[in-house]
Amino acid sequence: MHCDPKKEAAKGALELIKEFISNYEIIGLGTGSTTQAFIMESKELLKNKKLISSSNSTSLFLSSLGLETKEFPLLNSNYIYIDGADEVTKQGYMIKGRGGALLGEKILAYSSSLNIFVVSEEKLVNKLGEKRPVPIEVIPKAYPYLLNIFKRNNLRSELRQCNAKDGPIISDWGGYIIDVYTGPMDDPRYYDNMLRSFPGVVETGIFMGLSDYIVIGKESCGYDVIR
Ligand code: ABF
Repeated sequence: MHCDPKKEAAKGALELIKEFISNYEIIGLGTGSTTQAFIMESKELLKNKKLISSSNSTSLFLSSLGLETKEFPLLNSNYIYIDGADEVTKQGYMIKGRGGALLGEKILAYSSSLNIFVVSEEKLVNKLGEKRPVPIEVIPKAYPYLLNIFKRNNLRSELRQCNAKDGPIISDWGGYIIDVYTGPMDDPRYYDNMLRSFPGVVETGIFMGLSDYIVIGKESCGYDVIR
């Protein structure tokens, strides 16, 4: 049998949160297609909760389903947060930010009471950076100097563009996104600290120590949970 792994992850996360849901009035929602699969699976449950969204695109998606969203700033951190990821390791380290919403996602994941990530099995890697670059959010005016600095440090990097005509992608927080090609990282914490040490870098898409559960949906149907 063949299943949609994103949907399998979404179903797994729904099963998982049923255990905790009565303790929470608020649910935080990440960005991307796997999070959207979760939202579709848990629509009925979400109707009775207050929702905080990590990005404009998720707020729009929720509103298309008739679900209202609370915006930042966060005044209450007693919520469960559910989000996707671009790469995950068995230790629970992640790269996020392909959808350009890493800053809102990191703030929500950082301040929540419980974090659950939903991914399809192709997101599982041995080392972060194996398949995808690390997105970072930067202050727009700082981007030319940052591209230079990375070059000097032998790191290939690219400013994320909408397309040639429309120019750089602007995040919900007014930043630009640079994708940094680190290659497989033996020590992601080193890269996280190194990238954040350059003035003008606001945040990186390296997430460490922020996952309570990662639900991995399988193409062969079903899911695994990493704790
Ligand atoms: C967001 O959406 C990101 O941090 C991650 O980059 C992406 C995952 O998208 P998808 O679920 O569509 O693969 O959560």
